[in-house]
Amino acid sequence: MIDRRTFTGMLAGAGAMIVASRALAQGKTVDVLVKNSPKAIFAPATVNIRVGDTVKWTNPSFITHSVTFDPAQAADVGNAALPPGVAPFDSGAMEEGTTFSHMFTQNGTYKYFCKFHEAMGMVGTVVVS
Ligand SMILES: [Cu+2]
Repeated sequence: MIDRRTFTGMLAGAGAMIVASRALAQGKTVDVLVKNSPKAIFAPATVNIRVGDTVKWTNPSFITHSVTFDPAQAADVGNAALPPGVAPFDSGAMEEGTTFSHMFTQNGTYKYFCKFHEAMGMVGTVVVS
């Protein structure tokens, strides 16, 4: 038989495990849209998220875009930045109707751009705290 005190202790333990597993689970997903009018932009241009959150970019337009977190591919290095130790990543060419998702597992400020429209100012920022 399990007495009342033992049972209460088991409940508390189970609760602690649930809290811990929630902390480790994936966070929320934030949507960023690619827009073409009046000019090519990421909307919103800046998103603020938590470690473990995912950003999902959607390109609903007929114009090919990219989501490029890679200073080596930037025409202007000021348009790209990664926190120390974070490897570059890139959606590649995003055709009409495609999406690209990335989970951010390290805090810091990430700056990215579209390879096709960087010169037009198509840039964005993800701040992970
Ligand atoms: Cu673009």
